[in-house]
Amino acid sequence: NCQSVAAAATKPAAYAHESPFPPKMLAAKAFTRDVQDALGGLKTANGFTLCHAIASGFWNSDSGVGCYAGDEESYELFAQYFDKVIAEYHKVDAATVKHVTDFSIDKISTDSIDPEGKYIKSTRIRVGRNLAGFPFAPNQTKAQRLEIMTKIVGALETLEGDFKGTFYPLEGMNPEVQKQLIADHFLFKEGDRFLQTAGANADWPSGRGIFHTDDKKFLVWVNEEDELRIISMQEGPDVRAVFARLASAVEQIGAKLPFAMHSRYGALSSCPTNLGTAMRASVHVKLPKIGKKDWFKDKCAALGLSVRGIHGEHSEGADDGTVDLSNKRRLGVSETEAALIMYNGVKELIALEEKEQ
Ligand code: ADP
Ligand code: CIR
Repeated sequence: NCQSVAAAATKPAAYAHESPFPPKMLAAKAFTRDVQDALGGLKTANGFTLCHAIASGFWNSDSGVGCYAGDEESYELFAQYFDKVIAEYHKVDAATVKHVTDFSIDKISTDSIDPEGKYIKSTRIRVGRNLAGFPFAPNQTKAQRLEIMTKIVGALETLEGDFKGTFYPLEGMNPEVQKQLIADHFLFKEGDRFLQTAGANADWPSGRGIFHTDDKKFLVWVNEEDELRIISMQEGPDVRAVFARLASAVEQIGAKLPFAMHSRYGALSSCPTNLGTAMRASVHVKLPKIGKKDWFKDKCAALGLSVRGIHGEHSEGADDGTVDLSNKRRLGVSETEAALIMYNGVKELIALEEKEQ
């Protein structure tokens, strides 16, 4: 695969019209002749190349972003490339942006976004994390992935109180249990083609799994797109409760595991869209009236929100008008600000839906 990506990638600019990269894809836009000439021959210490980085976008022409980093060094060695993607996705100056962590809850209003419980089904906030010193999901050996899992699970099993839970490895999981966990929005899906072509699904299901409390309000995905996805979720609209639980979990896990952190990009993630806070704060919200308007997606974008279907990225919304709305930017904002983008945007959309009654 990599050879054909490289062959296509090294075509002269005159052949650009033949490129399988749709020009709007962020990975394609950043893949200029200058970038190919400067970075095409480089490899990180873990053997990751620009060709590996763009493979997912190359094979999936419907990618919105289309590239992944293979390790911490990728963001340094291929900065000339990734900085363009980062700048365009997060609307920041990638050369000067500096992530400052702030999980303070007091800036989030105690007022409910949905006081009558008419619109919001559930609230979920997650952050991605990777361990310092190990390659990321697209670039791991089976042994490295297992070592990472052992370290993470060892740390998670020492958590207590509201965070005391059990790890369930994917390998050997009853298929019915797995299917139900996915359908109920707790577990990552299987066979994601964007991750598959990035190399991130290698040796599946070995080394993957999910840790969760009995009430499934606190969960950690292990070795999916990132080595950890730390998740807080519950039914209803209580953003403060979900945010507070997540903040506490991140602090406790961070005290036990050294995360891959960058002095300016904050948390390092395999996908450049997740740098910084690596936080996606979302609600499943039913907006049957305004959700059908031709201006709905543009309005969401203007409010800084991404729209996803109810089974996650690249899925469709539900027939009853329920969609997943979340903060788009994760870098250039603090954790509190990322949650507030979601809170304020959703509040405004609910007010618009009310007006349509
Ligand atoms: P991620 O959020 O980790 O980037 P996805 O968009 O694929 O990944 O979502 C992962 C899972 O979380 C999906 O099953 C999705 O339906 C579920 N999910 C996301 N937001 C919510 C929410 N607010 N309430 C319930 N489930 C949610
Ligand atoms: C894509 O390019 O569509 C996938 N590789 C996923 C990109 C990350 N999604 C996002 O918009 N945050």
